[in-house]
Amino acid sequence: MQFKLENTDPESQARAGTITLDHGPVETPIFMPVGTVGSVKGVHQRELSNDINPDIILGNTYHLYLRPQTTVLEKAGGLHKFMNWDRNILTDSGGYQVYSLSANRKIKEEGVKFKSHIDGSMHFFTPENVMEIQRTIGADIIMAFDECTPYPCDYNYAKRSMHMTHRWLDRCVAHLGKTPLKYDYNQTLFPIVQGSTYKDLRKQSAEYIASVGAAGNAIGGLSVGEPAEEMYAMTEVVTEILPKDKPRYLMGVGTPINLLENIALGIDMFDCVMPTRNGRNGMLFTAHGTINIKNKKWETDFSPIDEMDITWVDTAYSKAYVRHLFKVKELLGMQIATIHNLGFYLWLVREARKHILAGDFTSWKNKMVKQMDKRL
Ligand code: PRF
Repeated sequence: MQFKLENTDPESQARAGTITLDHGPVETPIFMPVGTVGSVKGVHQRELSNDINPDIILGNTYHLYLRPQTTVLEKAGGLHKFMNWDRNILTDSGGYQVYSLSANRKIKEEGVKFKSHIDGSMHFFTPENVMEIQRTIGADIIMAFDECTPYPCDYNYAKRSMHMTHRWLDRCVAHLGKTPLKYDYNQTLFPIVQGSTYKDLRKQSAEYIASVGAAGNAIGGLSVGEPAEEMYAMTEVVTEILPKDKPRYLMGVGTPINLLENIALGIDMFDCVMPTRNGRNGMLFTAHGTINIKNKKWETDFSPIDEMDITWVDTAYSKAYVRHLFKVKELLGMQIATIHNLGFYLWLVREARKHILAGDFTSWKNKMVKQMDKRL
């Protein structure tokens, strides 16, 4: 993996760069659509590549391990082939899903014992087997196994957990070196900074993660319920320490405004279920604010869902029609909302990139933040 930094904004830490992976280049800043179980929910691969056009998408180790299971993915020749996606994939390690989805999890130094949210069966994740699972899934970027602490989190718990995440990282690195590649392309491991909402812990964690010398670094444990200002403060502490010549990935963030504010603090990569999940609930993100398309107010509004026409659905369908689809629970409503939202998120990061390259990111960002902070 290579990272070429192309420009840094003169008035903020925002950067534009290109990550080169074996399934093609990734222009940053980037938003990675979430394809948890090997599908970006509601979107065909053709719409994803032609209309939304991300250079990379995300998959989840936790879900893929439970279903279809690694035996199936191995026989398929990896996730890219299985799902017919020839661009890049990043897999999260399960270090978050295990805490947010499974019941009865027991966290110990050795690993995490958990109960499947699907059939209640018991499983055990360790830094070692999570590296092996991610080898078999075959993502281009794979994540270290970590513990994502809840919010709020007691200082002593956060500290102990952070140190365990660091020890788990060492085990990931050691084991990955002993686990051969399964397919004919490379995989890059990203370690994850933790430390809850404590500046001193964040600083300590960022220093530890930076010392490992990985090709890219991630920040976890944020966007777990803390106020946005607290998240930004933590991002700032960490990006000051993480190496400038490596991409930085902020996990599970966020709203369009969160993306722009964190780009300004030096983040290059994002993922979040918000455009897809909220889309399926009838929330449309636009450059002028968010729309709840189920509201009565759109009943006879025959204007396009978004005049900006970023993806073809924006002008092909009216607000009244999409509202109707949601009201009668037609699948097409969810599909339209998902394509629109992902198209908007990818447009937003591409515009950010353009403005970083042009040198006027900060004034554009401030204007956009004000403009998007509305409910229509
Ligand atoms: N760790 C991992 N995945 C994540 C997170 C984390 O802390 C978050 C936190 N928002 C989202 N996804 N492994």
